Amino acid sequence: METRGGIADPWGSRTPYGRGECWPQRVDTHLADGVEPEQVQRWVQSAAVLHSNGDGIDIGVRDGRIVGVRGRAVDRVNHGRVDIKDLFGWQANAAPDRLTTPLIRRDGRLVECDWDTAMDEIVRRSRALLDEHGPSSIGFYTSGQLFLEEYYTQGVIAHGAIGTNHVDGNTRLCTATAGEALKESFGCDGQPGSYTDVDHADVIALYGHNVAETQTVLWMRMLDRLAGPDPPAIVCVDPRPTPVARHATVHLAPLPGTNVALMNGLLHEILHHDWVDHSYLENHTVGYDELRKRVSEFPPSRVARICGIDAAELRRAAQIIGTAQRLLSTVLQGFYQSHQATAAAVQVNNVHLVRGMLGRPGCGILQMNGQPTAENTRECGADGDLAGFRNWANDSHIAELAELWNLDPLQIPHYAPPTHCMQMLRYAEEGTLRMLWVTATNPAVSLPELARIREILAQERLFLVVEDIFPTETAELADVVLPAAAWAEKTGTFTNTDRTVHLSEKAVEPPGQARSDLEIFLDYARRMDFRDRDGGPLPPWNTPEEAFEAWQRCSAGRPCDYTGLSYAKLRGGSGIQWPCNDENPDGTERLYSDGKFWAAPDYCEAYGKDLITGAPLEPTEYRAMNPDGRAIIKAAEYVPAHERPSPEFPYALITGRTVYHFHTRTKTGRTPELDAAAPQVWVEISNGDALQLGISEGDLVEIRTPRGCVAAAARLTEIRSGVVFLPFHYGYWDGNRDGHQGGHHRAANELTLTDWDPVSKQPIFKTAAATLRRVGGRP
Ligand SMILES: Nc1nc2c(c(=O)[nH]1)N[C@H]1C(S)=C(S)[C@@H](COP(=O)(O)OP(=O)(O)OC[C@H]3O[C@@H](n4cnc5c(=O)[nH]c(N)nc54)[C@H](O)[C@@H]3O)O[C@H]1N2
Ligand SMILES: Nc1nc2c(c(=O)[nH]1)N[C@H]1C(S)=C(S)[C@@H](COP(=O)(O)OP(=O)(O)OC[C@H]3O[C@@H](n4cnc5c(=O)[nH]c(N)nc54)[C@H](O)[C@@H]3O)O[C@H]1N2
Ligand SMILES: [Mo]
Repeated sequence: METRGGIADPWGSRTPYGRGECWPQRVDTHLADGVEPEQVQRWVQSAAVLHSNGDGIDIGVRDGRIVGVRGRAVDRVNHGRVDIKDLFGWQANAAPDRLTTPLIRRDGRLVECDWDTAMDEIVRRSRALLDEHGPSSIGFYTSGQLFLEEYYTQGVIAHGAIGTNHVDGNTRLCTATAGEALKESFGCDGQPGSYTDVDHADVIALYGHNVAETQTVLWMRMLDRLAGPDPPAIVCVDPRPTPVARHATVHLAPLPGTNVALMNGLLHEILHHDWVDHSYLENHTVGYDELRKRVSEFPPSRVARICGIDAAELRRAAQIIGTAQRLLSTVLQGFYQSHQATAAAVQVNNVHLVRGMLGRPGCGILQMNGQPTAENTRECGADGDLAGFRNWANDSHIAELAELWNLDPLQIPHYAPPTHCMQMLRYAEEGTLRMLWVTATNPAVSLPELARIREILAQERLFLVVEDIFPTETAELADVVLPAAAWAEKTGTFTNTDRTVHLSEKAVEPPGQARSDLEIFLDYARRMDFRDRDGGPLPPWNTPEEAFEAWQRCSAGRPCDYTGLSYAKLRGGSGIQWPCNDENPDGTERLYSDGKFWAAPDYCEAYGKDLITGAPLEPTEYRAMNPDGRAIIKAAEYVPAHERPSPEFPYALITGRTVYHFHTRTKTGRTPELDAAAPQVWVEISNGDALQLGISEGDLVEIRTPRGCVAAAARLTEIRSGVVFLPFHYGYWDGNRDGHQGGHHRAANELTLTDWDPVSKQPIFKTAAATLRRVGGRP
């Protein structure tokens, strides 16, 4: 059966099902032109890496090359389906411009060299910096796209062997708020819900989450529920007319940056109508009174004014959510990349706590991840957090790590919260951070205010190492470039949004001299001769499986317990959800089903922060507030966005994604079908605004903010008037084409601002003020 109509059909045919039924299987396959299924010599088990959904897929191999992919029918996540980017994107592995040898800067130019030359230079610089300036002169900026084994190794090297506090991931731009919101409400990171909640929910509420384009397989599951008997109601909160909005029972399109007011309005109605589970509140939470007082100040009429929405629609949404029997909520970048990111995301948790909707089928919260392996960056402590969701402010947690790594506890930095990425760049700008090692991320396109980022990364005094699979915009600024093996060329595990762990096996050899990130980190550790307290090599492992086993020991007894898993157990069947241990040998579908939380003062991952200022609570304050480790209801005042539309910059600029591209397009831009489906940047403008500005469909439009200027082709839609949307995928790399739009910049981040949520430190990509001008006809 043909399940898909090619590139124009991202979601494929419907397989309807009813509430409580099992989602039917549908196996999606795509093979290279001219390759028949029987010509595939081996199918190698893996999972998807172009989003956070964690779809199980098999990689088809013939004559040592990848020739296609096929969904894994047995996998709990996708039941055989494959996202459009994964269906075609594997071709990028064999793109002609893969990095195949290390590069080193000589006389201002990057030239090819061998591994010894490249690594010796990194070691020489590291040693000199450690001797002269100490560990804080070295920083690591990593990713949400490596494997668990790689992050754990990187975390041990950075936190343990070197002892620097400057370790963060691009997860800071992505899911820092997801982690933070979970810590604030439940004392610990860890996704409460499960994708199977889609099968049971009678209401699904999506907050700033365009799941249709960003987790297409999860959306297929929702579409199949919508096509079946007894479909769920959908509440969509997004200023744009996304595919989710088009399927919504109620679509609220707030002014960007007003999410906290909107959430307070929903909670106002829920409390006002007493759609509240008082016994749940009584037995499992602290903090309800503060919430009651706070949201009483947000009646629908006031919220409607702040958010620019209809009060009746807000009431309708509140009624649907307030009377749901099984409520599933999902949250993503429309909330996370905002000035009150954590405060807004926490209010979604509050809806579930006051309604007592947690830990039962259909009652789930998904504080979404974005990247395929972002969960592991957080768990393994490669994002600044400490490994195993350990609390940097709890000395006994530091002692546990010191024991595991066989180091003196003083060696592991815990004098201050981990340095977040934007702060690391500030240190580089000021010159105290002298070496930055960037792995699997492309900051010269993905960080805000690019003119500044380029200047910082290009500084002579900063030694910049870039480890990637392609020559990116960032690699061009590097002093040393290291060629990495990609997905399918190395073995390892990773964990998706709903805690499902997958094994991804090596299917083919990496090109040229490229090496896996794990091999590169271990090679660095050996050349640096890092040692533990007894003189043994640090880290002591050599292979992915050994790294996994070391991680299992580190996770033992912590929420993200992997002790019941193994490579052997992950082979053959479905992915498995953590915690997986003696008590839960088959994994754990939902957290908190017993109303108990990982929030006890001695066990919790964090003591929490003030939601407005981000000031951390003292351990004693936390203990007094939450001695029994209950869920924490935290209220928040609404604060207007820092940069709002003004007479000079009258439009609210938001940025985000399209279904066909992944981030800075290093893979999807090198995939012919995906590239052709969206080859050039555009800007979404409302029909009304376009009319006023004399802009027609396809016209070239200049978008200007105080930071810079971009040109893009106009796409006229029913987006909320006064708001414009720019996809952030397009840097200046563009294969053989001119990446610029008629001489103009085209990266959205030329326009965005250097600013972040005070709690999660996630940069703000979704509120800026801009002005528009037609500069010409269709480019
Ligand atoms: N096709 C594709 N899929 C991807 C990715 C990709 O690059 N391409 N990346 C992956 C990653 S890493 C991530 S993090 C996820 C991101 O997935 P999403 O968060 O779903 O994607 P975005 O487009 O960044 O933002 C979601 C929505 O937020 C809305 N929004 C903007 N401002 C506001 C606001 O103030 N309030 C509200 N309520 N909504 C607002 C935008 O209109 C947009 O539709 O996608 C993952 N999946
Ligand atoms: N304006 C705006 N900016 C944004 C966002 C937005 O919505 N708007 N979203 C933010 C979010 S949520 C995210 S996640 C970031 C994403 O931003 P980036 O992390 O910069 O995005 P990618 O293009 O995925 O970069 C990953 C890099 O890793 C390389 N790579 C892939 N696999 C491997 C591997 O196995 N090993 C190594 N060493 N390298 C590998 C790829 O070639 C690529 O260069 O962008 C953020 N920036
Ligand atoms: Mo992300």
